[in-house]
Amino acid sequence: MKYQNTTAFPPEFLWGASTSAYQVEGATAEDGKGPSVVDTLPHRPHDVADFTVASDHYHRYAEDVALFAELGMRAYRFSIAWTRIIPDGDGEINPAGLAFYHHLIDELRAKGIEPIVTLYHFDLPAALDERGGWSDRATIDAFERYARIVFAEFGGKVRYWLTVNEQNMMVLHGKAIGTTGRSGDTDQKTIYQQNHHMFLAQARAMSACHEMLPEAKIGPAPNIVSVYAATCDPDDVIAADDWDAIRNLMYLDVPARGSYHPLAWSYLTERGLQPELGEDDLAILASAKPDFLAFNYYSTQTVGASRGDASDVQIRGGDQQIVRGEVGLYRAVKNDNLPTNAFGWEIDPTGLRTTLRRMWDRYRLPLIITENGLGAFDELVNGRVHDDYRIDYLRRHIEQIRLALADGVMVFGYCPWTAIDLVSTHQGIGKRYGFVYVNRDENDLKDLARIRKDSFYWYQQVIASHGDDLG
Ligand code: BGP
Repeated sequence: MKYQNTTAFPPEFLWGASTSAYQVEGATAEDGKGPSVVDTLPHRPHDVADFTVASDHYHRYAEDVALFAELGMRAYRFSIAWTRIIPDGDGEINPAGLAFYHHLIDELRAKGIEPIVTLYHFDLPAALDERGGWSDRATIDAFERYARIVFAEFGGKVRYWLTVNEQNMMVLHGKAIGTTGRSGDTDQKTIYQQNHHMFLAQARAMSACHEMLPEAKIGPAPNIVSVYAATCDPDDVIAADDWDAIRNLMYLDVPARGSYHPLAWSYLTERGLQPELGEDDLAILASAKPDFLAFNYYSTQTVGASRGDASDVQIRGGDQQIVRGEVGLYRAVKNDNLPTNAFGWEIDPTGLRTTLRRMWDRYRLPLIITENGLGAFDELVNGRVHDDYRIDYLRRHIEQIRLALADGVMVFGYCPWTAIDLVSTHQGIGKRYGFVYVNRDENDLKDLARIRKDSFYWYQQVIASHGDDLG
């Protein structure tokens, strides 16, 4: 629907930006931090950066927060590394880990920047993984204990909490993003049992948050796409519904409605993948309520009806944003109406409006976009980075948020990925997303200097104009 006059962004709209601990901090073994499954990634190709130094945010956080303040950010979405707080996941607490996040959060609050804290962003403690990871129900207890420790320690300074970053991507693309741990689990029955345990851990963390921090707000942060049918053929439409339920709605219904989406549950039972349920499991899920839904949006996906053979599956890179196809379920289809970025991710700003509308229609919970961005091989030329392609990407997505607001959708924040260049899950530092360039290469740390990109000055103006001036 086109509008004659556009809606302004709400005065309290949280203009922010995002990172994750393991991809930005570095210092993976410093000050008592224990190893996580992503610190010791076996899948990392030899020619891209690992996470040992990353952007060295651990040592440079004060300088970075000063840049975030200069940008005008009202919020900063980041994650706490579980293994900085509890090095082996469920043993002793590490005082140096607590101290680091107190310093970071104090710097943010001193500059008027709202911390939005993700409890778990892909970085399961390696020690827990050694004992079975999410296959072991004891990991649920360990996660709740970790959450309660963090709530008790930082609850007086943090009002917004995210439980699990992209649980659906850990389930569907764990190998690509490196979260499967030492077992490299690819057995779907095992993975969906692990998935069920993560749902329980999330539910118990949300309930603990409401019990301990009555003023705080907490929600999940899945990766969500709108799924399009390749044609108006009813079989394509059904396939799109099926994939939407399995990729997206399962991970929204469980936290938001307290139960598995019926289509997703039918998929699991029909294929013998349904998890074993503990006596209280469904009650635990039903009793936990999110205050909002956060989600990460990069693109949409297009699918057709399965042909029942290998032609259903097309691997174009095969990661969290590449639609893969599943024999007997749906066929991956390239959307010829959409351009792609350098990594094959389709670019669909209008899809963000569609996704916002659909989520609002189904859940009627406040929404915040906690990731959205364009990975690109930025070039530093004479001390500048002219990332007009990133400005264009972000501008077109912000325009769609404004239209979604006019559609009546309650969106309260936007945190592009990323505030500052960091290391991609599997494609190194060269796949840059930040408003701030970090001067290092894959294997040459250089001086790690921070350099404001053109998009830094553009976003500064967007925020200053409260979304009115998109350049
Ligand atoms: C999301 C993750 C982020 C970040 C982002 C960009 O799925 O939540 O941590 O990695 O994708 O993807 P990549 O790093 O693979 O380029």
